[in-house]
Amino acid sequence: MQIKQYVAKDIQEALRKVKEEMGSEAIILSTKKIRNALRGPGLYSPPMVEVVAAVDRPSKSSSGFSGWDPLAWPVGMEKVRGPKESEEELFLRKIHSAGLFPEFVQGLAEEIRAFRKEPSAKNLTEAYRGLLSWRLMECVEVTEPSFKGPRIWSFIGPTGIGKTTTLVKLAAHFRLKVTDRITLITIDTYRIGAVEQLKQYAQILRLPLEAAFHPEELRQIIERNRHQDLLLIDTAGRSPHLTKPIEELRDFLTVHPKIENHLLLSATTKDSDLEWIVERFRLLPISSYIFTKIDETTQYVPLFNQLVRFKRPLSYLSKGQSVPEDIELATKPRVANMVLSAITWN
Ligand SMILES: Nc1nc2c(ncn2[C@@H]2O[C@H](COP(=O)(O)OP(=O)(O)O)[C@@H](O)[C@H]2O)c(=O)[nH]1
Ligand SMILES: [Mg+2]
Repeated sequence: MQIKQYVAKDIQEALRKVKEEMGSEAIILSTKKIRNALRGPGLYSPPMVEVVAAVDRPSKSSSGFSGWDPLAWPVGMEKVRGPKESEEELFLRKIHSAGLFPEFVQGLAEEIRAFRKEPSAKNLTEAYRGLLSWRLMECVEVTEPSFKGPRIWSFIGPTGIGKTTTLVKLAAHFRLKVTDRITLITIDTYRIGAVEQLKQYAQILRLPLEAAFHPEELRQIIERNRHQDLLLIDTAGRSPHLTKPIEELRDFLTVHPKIENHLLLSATTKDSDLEWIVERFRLLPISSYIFTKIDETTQYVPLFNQLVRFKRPLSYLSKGQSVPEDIELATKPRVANMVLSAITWN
């Protein structure tokens, strides 16, 4: 087994180095934040990330999804096999029962089968978990917000998913930490009280709020606010069962090419409904997902499956009702850990 340490400015860069040098078979043994020792005292020294990775065989394919041999994973593996069940079978049965996207599990099954043949592999279950964690991180793309040029973010999704709350959390966060050149915009003008709800937050945050009743009005508002750093657009919840409201939303959100649509998905929605929601909202260009209500359940597998099904970067995780603190930037290890914690290991 070859073990190597990598130091990089962030986890993405470290994982990229690992993959380049050790191949996609490498497993992550540990990750931690460290100080940048190259900087002298007194100088600002951003934290670095140290990743220790191991590989047990020469790197071969880079994708976990290709060339899966269906015979490698007998049908009915989800049934308890009795005392003779191997570590490999037990592990695969557990992740299969967790409901992970079949294509993902199939790719992993193939890799684990190859891994087992290595006589040097000792603690197999740990190694399998490391491999799973690595593959989960590989499947997830995350975003890094930057404010080079104005950003225009809209928040879309079904009713009650947390669009307004998320927008306010982010407005408050950026207002306090980054810039006060933020304008709140709402196109949620159908419901009585919707504009009022946002107006109160806008007053507390001392940020301007504008309401657009027609797409052309939204275009004018964006044009007027083009010197701001961030424009945040709240939308009305649209039923994914009706095409027309989503088309109306599209009329609004295509008035400017820089609008980035964030599709919100709740952790409390079941897998088949998530798929349906995404299918409908794909009528619009989706820049990123935001997962909401992750505090209300520990069943994160459906959300992860969605990342595999329709690949889009994940930007934020919303984890409660409190403004502004209950939100965090999504990271690959965080998402991998969420999925690992949702699997019943014992
Ligand atoms: N537990 C929990 N509740 C949330 C979260 N985000 C929003 N909510 C609550 O969900 C409800 C609907 O939120 P709202 O932002 O009005 O949804 P919208 O209709 O999509 O704009 C409110 O009671 C929020 O406080 C979250 O991450 N966790
Ligand atoms: Mg709302």
